[in-house]
Amino acid sequence: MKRAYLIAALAVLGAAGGAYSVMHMMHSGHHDMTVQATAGALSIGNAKARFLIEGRPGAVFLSINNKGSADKLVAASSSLSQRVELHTHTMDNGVMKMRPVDVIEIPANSMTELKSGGYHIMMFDVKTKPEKGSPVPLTLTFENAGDVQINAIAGDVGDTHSH
Ligand SMILES: [Cu+2]
Repeated sequence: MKRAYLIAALAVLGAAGGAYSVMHMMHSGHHDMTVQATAGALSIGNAKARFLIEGRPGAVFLSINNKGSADKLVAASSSLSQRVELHTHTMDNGVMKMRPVDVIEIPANSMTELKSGGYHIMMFDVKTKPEKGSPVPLTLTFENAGDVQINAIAGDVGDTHSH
């Protein structure tokens, strides 16, 4: 009985570890995306910015559809922010934590989603909280595709992203 329980627990851990790569595949092909910008084989859309509290960092979420070879998102910047970072969320003893990452890998022929609980872009030192529905200008820098300009749409709380 005890042994069966252990095996079940290991299976769950294994599934969680493989979830990222599987997610890329599952989302290709049947995904609704409002395309806002293209660069080479990349289409970028569904860009949303969430500013929860005046004076606190904002988070940006978006989708990247790559119909070509692998690329990397290496930087992001904005005229509204003094400091923009690429982030990920990780579970640490059951507590969700975020940390900066150097790059976000964009696998070949994949749909990569920056979303709450996963990869996201953080905007620090934003002087004035953008009005709901207003454009938040961003420049995304890809290793191969170069710079891409996009406007994320400022939104409300709406989710549990807790910065
Ligand atoms: Cu973050």
